[in-house]
Amino acid sequence: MKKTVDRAAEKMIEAAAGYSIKTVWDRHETMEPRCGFGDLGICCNICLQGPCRIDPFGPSEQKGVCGANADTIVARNFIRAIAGGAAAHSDHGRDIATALLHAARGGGGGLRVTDTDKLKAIAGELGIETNGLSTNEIAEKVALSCLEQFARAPISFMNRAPEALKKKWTKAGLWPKGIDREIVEVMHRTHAGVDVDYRNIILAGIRAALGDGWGGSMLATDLSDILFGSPSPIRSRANLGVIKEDAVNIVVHGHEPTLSEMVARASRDGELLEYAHQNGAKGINVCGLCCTAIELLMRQGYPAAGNFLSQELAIITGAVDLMCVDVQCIMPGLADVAGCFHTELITTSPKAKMPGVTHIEFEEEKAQHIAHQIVRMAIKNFPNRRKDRINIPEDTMDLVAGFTAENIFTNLGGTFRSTYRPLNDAIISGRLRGVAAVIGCNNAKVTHDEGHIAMTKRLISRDVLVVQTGCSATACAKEGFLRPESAFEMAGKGLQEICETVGIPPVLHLGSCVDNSRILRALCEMVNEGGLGDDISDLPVAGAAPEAMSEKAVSIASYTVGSGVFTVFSPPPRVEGSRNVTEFLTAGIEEVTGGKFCFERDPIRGADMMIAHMDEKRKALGLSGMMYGKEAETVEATSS
Ligand code: NFS
Repeated sequence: MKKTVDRAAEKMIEAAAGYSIKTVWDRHETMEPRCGFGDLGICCNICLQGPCRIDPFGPSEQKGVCGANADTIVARNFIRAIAGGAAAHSDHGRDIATALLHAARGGGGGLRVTDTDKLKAIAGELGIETNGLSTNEIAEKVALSCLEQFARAPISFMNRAPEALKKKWTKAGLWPKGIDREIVEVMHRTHAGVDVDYRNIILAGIRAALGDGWGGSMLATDLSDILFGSPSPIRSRANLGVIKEDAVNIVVHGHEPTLSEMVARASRDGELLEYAHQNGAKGINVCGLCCTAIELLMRQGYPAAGNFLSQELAIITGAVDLMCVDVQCIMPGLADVAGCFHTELITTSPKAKMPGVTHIEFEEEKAQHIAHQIVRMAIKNFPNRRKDRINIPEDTMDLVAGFTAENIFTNLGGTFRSTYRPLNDAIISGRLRGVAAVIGCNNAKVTHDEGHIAMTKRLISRDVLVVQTGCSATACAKEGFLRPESAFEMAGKGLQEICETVGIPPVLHLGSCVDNSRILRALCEMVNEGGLGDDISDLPVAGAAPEAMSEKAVSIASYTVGSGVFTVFSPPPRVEGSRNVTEFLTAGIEEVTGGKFCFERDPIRGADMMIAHMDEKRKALGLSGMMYGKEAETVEATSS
């Protein structure tokens, strides 16, 4: 199998081999053959009588020691993955809410409210009376109200959902009792000898996932906008070529924007820039990996060095003077790779330390001081580079990022008012087929970036507007899909017309993975705008994670299915060991939420299934055929 379709990554993989440095792909190979029981989800190690495994080819009544069958075991494993993912997103949300509270109370460290308009809008949604209150007083109330929702209902932002969806949630008992509360309940239900009914188990998982999507993730997004500013369309670049030979390179990696924002600010500090010059560098270059990169990219245009599978490769350029990590998707393998270079690796979260790696703990009240300390360390390390090991690929690509549910259609026709009318009208007229969200991780089991690129290209050639987040957005950014010009190179004619009129690329970057909540909001706005049905499940839209890796991806897919979206997920989330569970997730659940999973491994076939789903929804809405159906076919034929 080809390891990557990214040329810069390929060069670094070759360089790693030359240095005999092991990367994720080498470790992946040593793990083969994978345990088939584990891969199918039919290995149970929940209690100490196990591990038990069910033979997928054995008698259907086969059971584990306690009597649990494949359905129970698979369902329990699946929702424990949801709980892991929901916990990660939601704890991230809690950290942002805590940072907002800290800023509101004047706790120092340089943190302060940036977007007061959004603060007031959110306060209004939360039912907070703001008359006569100062910005900080409002921010305090908003932060406290959000923090409360971890323990108890209601999860305020669920009210953004269409009435029809809320009715479905009520009927199926899917309203979370609190963000944390549902995660705890998942752990309880899946303890030995509690819930055995696979449908009941899965619905509890969907409820926890909804608490993530409409709760923890959504408040992480909105409160980050309040603290650090709401994004607006911004130009930048992506890929390993953003690392500079003549500057101090600081790579921020992980997920939370708090420290990285401060590091970016520190990198512009006059004194530190002077210190960099004294050490022989032409400047201080901050770039990022994974979702921390995206938080900085969306709000300030800092470049993205790469996505999940690029993290070790960034160090192999030999020019990363310091990599500072916070939480999530940080490979333990980084420490070994950094050990082969001069790179200073720094952990910063009390939740994520690595043996033998320098730990500088992030504290809000000292945020500015810590950021300066980190930048200083990077500068000090610049002269320690091994000149013979500097090998930065030249590859970079231009991109436009910074789209949000609020700003996508703000500028159309000079109205400067957010309206989804142009989008809905384009879908109704058949210029656009629908909207697809292509999101999620990289996974060493499949060729790096290939799934994201192939699927997205197929979709836009068929007049589907694509919205993206996370590592998927970075994959397509590196390929050039996030440039407005790409509409004319590969989009269907109808989508080209929309991109030209609105002035957007055919692929819109909506942010990090917690910002998938922006996509939920955009879907609600499409329903509210009118003409495309009453519920998210009526819309000609679909979602996909073609290279899913993390438990967070499982949680995201589960809340999108729980919100009525047809969602392609690959590789499958270890459920295929139970025919009943697979059937429920890919069919039965549609009756409950209006959404369902599809476990198609081939990205092109996955795209075609999303397209077929959109066409089905268009038919149900009584919409006309596609305006430029034939031309779309031609574009695909000439571009592939
Ligand atoms: Ni999302 Fe972001 Fe990337 Fe996957 Fe990891 S970085 S939160 S989990 S790997 S997309």
